[in-house]
Amino acid sequence: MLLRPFCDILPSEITPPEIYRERRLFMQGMGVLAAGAALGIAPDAQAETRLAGVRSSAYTLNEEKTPYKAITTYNNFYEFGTGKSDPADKAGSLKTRPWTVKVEGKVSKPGEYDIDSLMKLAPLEERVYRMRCVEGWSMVIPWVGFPLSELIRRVAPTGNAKYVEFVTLNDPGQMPGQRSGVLDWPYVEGLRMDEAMHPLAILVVGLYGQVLPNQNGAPVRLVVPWKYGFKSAKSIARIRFVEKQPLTAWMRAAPREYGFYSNVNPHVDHPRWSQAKERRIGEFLKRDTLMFNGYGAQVAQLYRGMDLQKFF
Ligand SMILES: Nc1nc2c(c(=O)[nH]1)N[C@H]1C(S)=C(S)[C@@H](COP(=O)(O)O)O[C@H]1N2
Ligand SMILES: [Mo]
Repeated sequence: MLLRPFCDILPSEITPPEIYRERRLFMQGMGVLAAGAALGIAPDAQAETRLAGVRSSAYTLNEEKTPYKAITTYNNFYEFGTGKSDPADKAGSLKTRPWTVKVEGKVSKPGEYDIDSLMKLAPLEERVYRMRCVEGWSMVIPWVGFPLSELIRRVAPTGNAKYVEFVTLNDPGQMPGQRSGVLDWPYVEGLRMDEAMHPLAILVVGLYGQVLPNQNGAPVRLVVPWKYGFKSAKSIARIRFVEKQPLTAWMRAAPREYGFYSNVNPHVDHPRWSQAKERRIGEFLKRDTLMFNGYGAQVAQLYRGMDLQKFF
């Protein structure tokens, strides 16, 4: 069974934060958490970056989580360079406050959302999701966020809104990778409206119970677990509701290689490599890649009747 109700209760949910913090400092003193942090399994215990009031969610996997260290040091975020360690090395200086997300296009309530109010728009949930990069590696990540549908409901799209476009911050001063021509900046991604409304599609503001590190797309990024990782746009500055299918940054760069849908599909190879298998970061042997990244029971109906070879 893929999706099971989340059974482990986080200590933060049953203990008031002050007491929790004390207890953690106590355990730290005993070397308990210090050892976990040194191994990079859990983040370093810093009460200041811990997100408060994070609930559990039924949309969560019961699978071994990728260590915090790997999730935050092996990244794709081309705005900071194309090397896997570039984002961790260079994104630290990205200014994530103040930050506004502009919501525009075919909506009844367009506007600018301050990130701190956006984070309070809906209860924060922890969701452990499997993530699959188009390059052939995967991770299991405990994200913190809320359904994208919560934002969409509030801004009330009009009847003409058929797609949602996500645009990353465009600031070459802060994002050195944008001074190079690897992609046509800013980074743009998109979803069909019904995909965007799917309960598995989330806006993410944290991981491992902590504020999202810059290299993972702070202050807010998209996460769409049944699609290849590049659909999950980082550091979002604009969300646009549009009538026509957006031209994404990757479609613009290599239309033969990257389609709009980009659903994880072991039967449709990338023109330059197979997508049948993947390496879970931290493991030696490859695993079979699952249709829709294992979320088929939840999302296959979105694509009923579509030729997935054609709409890759
Ligand atoms: N703005 C932006 N978003 C991005 C990318 C990027 O280069 N720029 N890379 C994508 C790719 S290819 C992947 S696999 C995921 C990686 O997310 P993670 O580093 O949090 O694991 O982010 C995606 N979102
Ligand atoms: Mo990726």
